[in-house]
Amino acid sequence: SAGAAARQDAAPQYPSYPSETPAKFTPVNADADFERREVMIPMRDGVKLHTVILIPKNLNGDHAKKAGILLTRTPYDADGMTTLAQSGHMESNLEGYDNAADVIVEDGYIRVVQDVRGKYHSEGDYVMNRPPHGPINPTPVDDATDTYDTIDWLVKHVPESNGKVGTLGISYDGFEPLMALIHPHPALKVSVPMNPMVDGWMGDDWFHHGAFREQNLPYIYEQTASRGNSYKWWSNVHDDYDLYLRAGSAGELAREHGMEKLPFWQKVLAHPAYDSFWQDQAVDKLLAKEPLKVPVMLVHSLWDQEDIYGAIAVYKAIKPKDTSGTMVKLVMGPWHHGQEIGDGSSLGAIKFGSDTGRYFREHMLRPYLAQYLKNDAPKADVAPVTAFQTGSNRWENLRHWPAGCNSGCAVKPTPLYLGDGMKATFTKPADDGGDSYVSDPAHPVPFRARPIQPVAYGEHDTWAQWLVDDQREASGRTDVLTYTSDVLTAPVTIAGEPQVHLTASTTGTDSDWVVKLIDVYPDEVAAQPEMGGYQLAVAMDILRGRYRQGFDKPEPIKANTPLPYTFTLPTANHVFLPGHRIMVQVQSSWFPLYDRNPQTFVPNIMLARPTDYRKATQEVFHSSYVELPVVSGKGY
Ligand code: PG9
Repeated sequence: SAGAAARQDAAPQYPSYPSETPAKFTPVNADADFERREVMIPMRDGVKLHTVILIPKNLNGDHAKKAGILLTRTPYDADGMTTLAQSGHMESNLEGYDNAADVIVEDGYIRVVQDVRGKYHSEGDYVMNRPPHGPINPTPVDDATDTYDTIDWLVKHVPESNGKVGTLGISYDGFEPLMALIHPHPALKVSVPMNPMVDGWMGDDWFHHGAFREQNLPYIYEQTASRGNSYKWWSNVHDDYDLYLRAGSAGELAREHGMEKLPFWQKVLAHPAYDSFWQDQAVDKLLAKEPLKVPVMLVHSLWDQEDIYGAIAVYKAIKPKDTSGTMVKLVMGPWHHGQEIGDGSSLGAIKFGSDTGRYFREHMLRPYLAQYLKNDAPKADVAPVTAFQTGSNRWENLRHWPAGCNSGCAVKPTPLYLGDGMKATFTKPADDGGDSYVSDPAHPVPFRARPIQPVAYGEHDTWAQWLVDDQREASGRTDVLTYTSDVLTAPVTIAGEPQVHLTASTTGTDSDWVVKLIDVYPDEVAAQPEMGGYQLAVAMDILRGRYRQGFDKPEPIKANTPLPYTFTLPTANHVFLPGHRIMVQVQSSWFPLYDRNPQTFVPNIMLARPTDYRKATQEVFHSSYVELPVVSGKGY
């Protein structure tokens, strides 16, 4: 326009100084240890999924021949997980999430990482943990069909492949190897779901027995607000305890971040109870109905701070179908979420005497993958259940789970009572007294020492360790009941899921109950002085009291009335050693990991108003107990 021309004339004319970024640049990695291919694989509905294929090359630069494919499908950026590092060495490209790089690189697999539908460079619409085709998902596509179509394409278009495909992944990426088991492709020879997301309401990432995991709001925000996770959660408060307390309800904090516009958050808000929305996509329930066609190695972390429910739930669902005893393996290690692909020598202050992560990769993962993905590989010598026993720090090879041994012992449910004098005792109390505390939503019990940082996975973040934090902090609070046994003179070994049987009352009309089973170390530990008196939780969880009659039917609690509350704690495989004590803690908030219960019954706690939050006096009666799966028999 004339105006633009005039402005052009007026602008000072500088000498040109060309950009140092060329208009087009093609990376060269001819001498790298792999060839990187990026392809858009068409799904049956025409949507194309961005897929990175890393073909290993030998020292002569020859491409791998007749190699097995290891596939990971992820919502967390396939490019970011397979970046072309400076060295161009495959191992440096497989660091981090999902990759047992030592096994994958040293055994020469073709590594394939794919953006799931709707994320990053893949086409299509993103749906969180896309439910299978069915009542929730009317479309003909889901993660099972996308995996089938991907595998079908790979075995036809990757000439270096031997036609055998395995799939593995951690967390959400562990959900994918489970979905692959629904109508699996014939070329799928093995599946290794590690710490998988299985039932977001019952015990994985969204709720635990109905209590909302509020500190995952930032995840929902970043994961669903854009295809490339470009919108980052923001906060102007250093301590998450303050941020979440000041906001009031989870719904209010979400509203302050504009989340009411996010469809997945709308669904979470619309489904606070365990209704068909959650039940119809619980992966353990889905797989219970499926024939067992592909060998599965389920990998579980005993201190999984994120998905402590999933792997065991799937094991329970599919193991009964394993009539040959060869289709389902379970590995349980003393790990946090995903620690099995890293250094497993310790977790927080707890030391295990060896690198349990390396042991898993060398003695279980490597031979197991080889058996199914390499031509002429031997049968892997991996037990049906390989379980690390904490306390004694030793691996066990077992035929099934739960079990304390393969013969000569039994797992015997044994009540540990919350007795008079704040005693945890195997002797049923004679009295029917109780112990009280005031639960004040204005001063909720922090789930760990403050200042509480956001859920994060950086080098200096300790989120992954919170399940092994010293529980001494809580035991000193007047709103936490602490029951402790006498010093043990003989070991007490447990193997399985402790069951909580509380008899309790509240002056409110709703309440949360948090129960922690804790190993109390001796007052002095010569080999590790800082462990003196340490209170290590071996199993702990929360129940939102409105669901005490059923997870699908929230009901007000009758005030001032002793009522039973029963729920399951996560799997433990632990020895309480002589000199130690067994402790049980009971409290009514676990904040801000879980949202506060207002302690007055409201339709939806995530939308509670400030005036709904009220103090309540809780009373726990001495008839309450935690049923421990005690291993008894010779040597126990
Ligand atoms: N299970 C992890 C997670 C999912 C959803 C919210 C927060 C964490 C994960 O997939 O990394």
